[in-house]
Amino acid sequence: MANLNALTEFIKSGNRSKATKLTQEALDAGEVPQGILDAMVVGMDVVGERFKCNEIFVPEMLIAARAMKEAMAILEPALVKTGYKPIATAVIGTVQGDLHDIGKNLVSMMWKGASFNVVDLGVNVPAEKFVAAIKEHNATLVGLSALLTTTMPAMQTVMDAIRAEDFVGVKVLIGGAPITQNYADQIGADAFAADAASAVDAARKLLAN
Ligand code: B1M
Repeated sequence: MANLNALTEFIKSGNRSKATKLTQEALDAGEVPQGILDAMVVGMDVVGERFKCNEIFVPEMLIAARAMKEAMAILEPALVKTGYKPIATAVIGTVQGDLHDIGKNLVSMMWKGASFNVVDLGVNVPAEKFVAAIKEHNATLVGLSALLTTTMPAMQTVMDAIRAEDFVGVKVLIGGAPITQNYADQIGADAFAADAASAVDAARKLLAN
């Protein structure tokens, strides 16, 4: 019987060699893939909470997310075989004109860590590319990131393009250093998140409604 509590700890501390080794051992020992995933997600949830409380910072979060990503790569084929379905598919990108991607990448990694299927469109993404990706991947969650005051209006353009499509059940979450709840309300986004950990809570809440 593999020690899944230890796996949670290795994710929390970002120990990718031990996290990947233990994931493989757990699979070899016949652990249920969903149980292994749950142990990892608990670890990332703790990382998110610590980040929100300023107990850890971006580097530690990136290290934990990398451990999660590598352990997930080992687990994924077994999960797929069991018919595992991610919570939802999310499309994420930094809006047109903006090349900042560190915060967006963190959100993307945290969403993956929380069992979302994430399609990352990268940076400088035009509105039509978001719309096409929502259609192609049947996404129900869209994440928009902007770091420049000059690229904030591009979020409005994406919102307009998405609303023009009459998608059913597609929720849009926005964030980035200059973004506020007021701005989210102004452009009709469904939610705003101040950081990557809050983006997980906000996404779960949006999709539960
Ligand atoms: Co630029 N840049 N930059 N930059 N850059 C800022 C943003 C700036 C505040 C620096 C400054 O002047 N003090 C300023 C913007 C001023 C403004 O608009 N008010 C600025 C500028 C002006 C520029 C250029 C115009 C500079 C120039 O060329 N003259 C240029 C623009 C290029 C472009 O995008 N078209 C530019 C370029 C660059 C680099 C390429 C050199 C580099 C980006 C590298 C990269 O991202 N791969 C860069 C960097 C690194 C920064 C700073 C220093 C750091 C940004 C960062 O990565 N922070 C930044 C100053 C600063 O913020 N201290 C600055 C760490 C990251 C984890 O935080 O991205 O805020 P952040 O993400 C947070 C939250 O915002 C939130 O979660 C994360 C935390 O968990 N979040 C979301 C982010 N996206 C979210 C999405 C969500 C939810 C939450 O839901 C979907």
